[in-house]
Amino acid sequence: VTMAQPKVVFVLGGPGAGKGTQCQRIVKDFEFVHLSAGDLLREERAKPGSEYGELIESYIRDGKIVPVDITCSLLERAMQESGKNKFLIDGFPRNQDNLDGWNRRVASKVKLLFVLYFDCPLEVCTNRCLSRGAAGSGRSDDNIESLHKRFNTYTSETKPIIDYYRNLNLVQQIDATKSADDVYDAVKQAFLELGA
Ligand code: UP5
Ligand code: MG
Repeated sequence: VTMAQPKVVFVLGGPGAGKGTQCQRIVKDFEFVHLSAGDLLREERAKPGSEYGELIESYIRDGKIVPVDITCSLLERAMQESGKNKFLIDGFPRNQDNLDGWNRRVASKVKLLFVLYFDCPLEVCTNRCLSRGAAGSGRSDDNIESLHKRFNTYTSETKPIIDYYRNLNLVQQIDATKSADDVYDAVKQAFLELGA
């Protein structure tokens, strides 16, 4: 007996585009497990005695992408431990190193359904992250210095990954500037149409 091949949707978009917000809604209507790479890294960082805690913190504050073996191990472990087989992988893969590591370690074992891409201009994203920081998010990267760095990384390293998947015809682009409810209407429609 072979287990059904796990299904994956990657969720990408700029810092504060609304990836986490929309994933929380998707899991209420569809059978997916939400795995945020950033949340997994923050959890790992918070573990007492974590081998990678300091490295993760410095990468996150500088808006740099953590080496893929760390992130991929966390994702693979979370997928296994969930016991489920449909995953929203939020905020990954963000650069060529991430893509190469995923392709080397995981890609052949799962089916990538599509890439959900939240299109959101820099000003909107920045305002959302700054408001979240002002409201007490506790995130060490919700400040203007880190946001500049997160954006530079997003533009130079993550956009090319989105383009790579666009060329494979795998990108579902959503206008993420509207209200969370309106954005979710478009997301839900895409999931229903794609039979995800
Ligand atoms: N909000 C959401 N939707 C809204 C809407 N439609 N209208 C108005 N407000 C809206 O939303 C952000 C804020 O905006 C919230 O306050 C929300 O209420 C509001 P959220 O849903 O959290 O957006 P999201 O896109 O998830 O923003 P996030 O800050 O999580 O994005 P990042 O991609 O920057 O953060 P992530 O946690 O993925 O990564 C953080 C860092 O971890 C990276 O910079 C990197 O250093 C590291 N990392 C890696 O190294 N490797 C990885 O694979 C992943 C992360
Ligand atoms: Mg998030």
